[in-house]
Amino acid sequence: MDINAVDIFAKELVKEAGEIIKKSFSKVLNIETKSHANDLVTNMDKEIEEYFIHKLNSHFPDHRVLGEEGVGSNPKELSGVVWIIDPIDGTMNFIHQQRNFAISVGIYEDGVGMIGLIYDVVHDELYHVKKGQGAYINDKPLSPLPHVKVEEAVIGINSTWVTQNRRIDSSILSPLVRAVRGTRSYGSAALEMAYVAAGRLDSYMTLRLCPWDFAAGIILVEEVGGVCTTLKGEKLNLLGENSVFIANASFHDAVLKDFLHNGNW
Ligand code: 2AM
Ligand code: CA
Ligand code: CA
Ligand code: CA
Repeated sequence: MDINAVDIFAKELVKEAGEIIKKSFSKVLNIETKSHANDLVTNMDKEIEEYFIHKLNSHFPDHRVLGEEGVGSNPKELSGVVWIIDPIDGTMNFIHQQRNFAISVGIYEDGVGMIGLIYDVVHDELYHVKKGQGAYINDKPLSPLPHVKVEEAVIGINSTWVTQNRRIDSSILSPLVRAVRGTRSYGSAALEMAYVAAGRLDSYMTLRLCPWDFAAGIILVEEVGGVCTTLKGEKLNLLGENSVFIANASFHDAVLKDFLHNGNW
């Protein structure tokens, strides 16, 4: 693909989609539940995903779309150009707060992340990256991630993972939460990954994400030298559910060894 042409087009689309979302604030939302009572979706989630697919079909008809709401072709493999889209990441925030949500678009060519866009619509902050060409927040280049000691780190983590839950024993992450300087939970995986890339968080970790939650974020974070794996230190799978652990290299190394027992849990 012509990476520059696709990048310009993708940025325009994301900004236009942001305008559509902002206009929807004054309208009544249609809210439904998906897998359970707190798993929400609105008419806007679907509309925005449809908007991307409609525009892509006319400009780049051979590009495919893997999106959360399942409107696109939802490929089972990543040959060619695939846009991995979350039309609204942080739907609960979108509904309850009208902020702290983002549009997330990762564009992959033969499985390699080439372009990443995370748009914080309300703050008009576009985090963007072209692989190997630097990462930015709007026009400002992002710096390589510094080394951060565990005791000086502020990490993004959902409180669920340190209470009793099905996915991880609470004795594993509780000591980490006590060891770090602070924890935050913003409710949008894409934004939390963008915050790591921008140095606003030192790490983000969670036990269950889908490809559209992290597809853009990992391109952005890796561009500034961050490390993106599962919580067991494994490579992330772009076609399935994953736990996710992203951080600057030194924090990632130290935490994987000293708190996550190199994945032996
Ligand atoms: P969403 O708003 O696009 O659904 C909230 O902590 C974060 O986890 C959000 O990025 C949210 O994305 C994601 N998320 C919410 N419910 C989820 C689910 N059932 N499976 C995987 N990710 C989910
Ligand atoms: Ca969702
Ligand atoms: Ca999401
Ligand atoms: Ca979503």
